[in-house]
Amino acid sequence: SVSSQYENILLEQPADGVGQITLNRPKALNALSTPLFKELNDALQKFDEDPSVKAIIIAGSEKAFAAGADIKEMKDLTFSKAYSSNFIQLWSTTITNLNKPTIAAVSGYALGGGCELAMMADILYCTSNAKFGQPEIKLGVIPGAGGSQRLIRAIGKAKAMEIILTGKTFSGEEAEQWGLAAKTFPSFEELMKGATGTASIIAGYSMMAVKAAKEVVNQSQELPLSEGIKFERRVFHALFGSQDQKIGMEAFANKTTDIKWSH
Ligand code: CO8
Repeated sequence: SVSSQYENILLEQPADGVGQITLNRPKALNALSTPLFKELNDALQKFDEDPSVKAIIIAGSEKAFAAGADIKEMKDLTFSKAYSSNFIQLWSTTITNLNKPTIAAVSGYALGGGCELAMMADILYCTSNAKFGQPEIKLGVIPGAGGSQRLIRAIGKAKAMEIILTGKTFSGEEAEQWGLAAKTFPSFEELMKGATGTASIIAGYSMMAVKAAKEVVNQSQELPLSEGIKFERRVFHALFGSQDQKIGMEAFANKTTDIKWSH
């Protein structure tokens, strides 16, 4: 399998059109070291370019999605090194700029950078007893990979402020109730089945429409409402220039169910 080229992640295709990356540093609860992130970015880029992959799952183990950035690696970092190397910035550029949709499947710990990584995905699924949190405050620092900004947009300032200032964890069930997770599952097995099922559904659609849908939804987080709506309408108009719009709408008119998309 292709996974042999990596030491910290495993690759598989659990279903047609679905690429899965499993974080695999079990002894460190999948702490996000630089080597792990380099491999993750490389694998994400390859899946994004691979026509046989149409949706991507990022998973951890049953015990830990990821227990944060690697504290042992960061311990001796200095301000000048962090600043000059733009520490952490590169970690999030690949995953947040993919064309293909990503699903984070979170079981166990998703702390610090682990929580931030899960929040960078397009869809977040988790087990009901998953443990999310931004415990950086306990280490004398703060979230550094978008945690404060993305958590607030997902669950609101009141809860996010409390979580970030106390470092307290919250459960998968709470993550769903508060709108951070799209769905919870009773077990790790059910979680992985659910993530694969959703990725398969997405993989069955026109990749051009999927890319456009992901793009407009993500722009809603950046733009004021009127600009976002204008952007959506422009992209909607543009899709009438695609072959897949003709294929999809003709299939509906002809009551065809087995659709062969051009992309
Ligand atoms: N970094 C390095 N090693 C870790 C980390 C980590 N974040 N988390 C766990 N480990 C290691 C432990 O050191 C231990 O190794 P060893 O056996 O060599 O001592 C091994 O994993 C198992 O851990 P525990 O024995 O502690 O397991 P427990 O089941 O007792 O506890 C916990 C599990 C509660 C998850 C505990 O390990 C813990 O509190 N971990 C640290 C959580 C944390 O503070 N995370 C935030 C880190 S800071 C951060 O993420 C900054 C964000 C920067 C941006 C990141 C970009 C994406």
